[in-house]
Amino acid sequence: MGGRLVVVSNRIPTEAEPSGGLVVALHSALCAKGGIWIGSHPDLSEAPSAQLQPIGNEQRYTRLAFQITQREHEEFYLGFANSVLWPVCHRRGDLVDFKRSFQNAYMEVNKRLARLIVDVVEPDDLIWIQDYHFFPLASELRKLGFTGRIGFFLHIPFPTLGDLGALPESANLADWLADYDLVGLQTRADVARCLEMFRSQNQAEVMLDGRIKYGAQVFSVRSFPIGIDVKAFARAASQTPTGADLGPDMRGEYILGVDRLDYSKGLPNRFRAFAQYLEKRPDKDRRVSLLQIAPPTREEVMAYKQIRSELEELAGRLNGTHAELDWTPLRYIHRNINRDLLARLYRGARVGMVTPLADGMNLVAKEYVAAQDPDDPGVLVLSHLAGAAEDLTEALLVNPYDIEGMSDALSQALDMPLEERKRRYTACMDQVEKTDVNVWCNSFISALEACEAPLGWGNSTMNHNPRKTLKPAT
Ligand code: GDG
Repeated sequence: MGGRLVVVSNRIPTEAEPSGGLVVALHSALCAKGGIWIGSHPDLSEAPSAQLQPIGNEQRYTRLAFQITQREHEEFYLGFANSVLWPVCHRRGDLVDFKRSFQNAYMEVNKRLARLIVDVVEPDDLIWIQDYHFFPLASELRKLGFTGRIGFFLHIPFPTLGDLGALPESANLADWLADYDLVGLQTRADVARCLEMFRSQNQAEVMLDGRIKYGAQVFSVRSFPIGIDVKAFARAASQTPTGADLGPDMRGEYILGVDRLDYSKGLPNRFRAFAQYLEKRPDKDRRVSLLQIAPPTREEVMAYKQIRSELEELAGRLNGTHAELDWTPLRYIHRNINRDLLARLYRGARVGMVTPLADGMNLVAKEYVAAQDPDDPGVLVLSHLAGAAEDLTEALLVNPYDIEGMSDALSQALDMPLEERKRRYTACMDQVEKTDVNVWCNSFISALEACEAPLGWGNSTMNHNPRKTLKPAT
């Protein structure tokens, strides 16, 4: 089918060959199909940008950036996106920090971006919008008369009906989502929560074919579990013999955690569970350490300052209690580390500990599995509240609020016989391969292409998209 792919995401790569699964998948899709990638410029501007500007030297498709101001960075990005929507979606209504100016900036940025996008798209282009920064973008594009296909993918959990109550009334997720043709979510559980939200609305009807009719709009909500570039990750993990370049301290047995330092990732409870494991372990001479890589993120937001202090205090207490003169049980690295080194660290770890309190998918869980040596694999301990748990059912699933349960799971993982480790690894790896990032990307694009064909530009003053009136399912 014709039409270019137009991807819109908050971050846009600037390097010629970008790294990182998601970025690479979108990059390859754009290289194959041609099109445009629109994202936020890494530099802030004095005044809101009046046009999109080319960024980087990519020849195979066009990269365009929009600039936001310092105030918009504070109110749109750190404010509404990350101090309101992020906690609401991660079941942390208690951390919501709402100001009206945040929502105004969020709407302003989305409106401006829509105006910039309509200047560069054609009616038969496929627009694919990524994530919670841009929930209202389709509505804004429709108001400007764009009637072509627009898809949306939410990388984080879809909020529960109860948590949605923490959003201001004017931030109406149902209205915003209904202007897309296809809404992609990470898991079946996310789809169920999204349908529950629509069922609670008088004007919504879930049709027999699963599509939703909302007023005059008809659209689909489906799960597309995101994955990783499995082959590239496995290759990086096996490049150097484990331990050889990691320093003498990493040659012993270790448990690995890798997470942006975010309150959704459940790090304090993970530290507590490790402390409990150390206290209860029968063989006090067994020196298993926990290596926690936790690069900084959104450091200006108060809730992130708090989680950092809490972790530093816990780490200090844990090492103060359990360290020996020649052994530090917890290594906590608050820095970003090189991706290839990370892959090798995954492979060397006896246990990968992924215990978020809420997570859209969690790619670390999939990376840990992909990095293992099939002849001597480590064990994934995985929170049942991570999206990844829906498919990785052969990981050791834990409740991240149950410290004793996680401590027991650590003992079980560390003592697990080789045959059981292999069996669990094979089942998990099978799932990781089936849902790799190219499958994710291609299946979303195919589903969006299969949505009804566009009719062309509408009247720029209209509020509704006439194309999306109810037609029998095909
Ligand atoms: C959001 C959703 C969803 C981490 N530390 C370092 C480093 N990383 C890399 C990991 C992994 C990525 O960052 C983190 O991805 P996650 O999926 O675990 O989590 P979020 O950042 O919260 O991502 C999440 C995802 O979007 C995709 O849809 O799965 O649920 O929250 O790739 O390896 N990479 C390097 N150094 C580090 O120190 N190089």
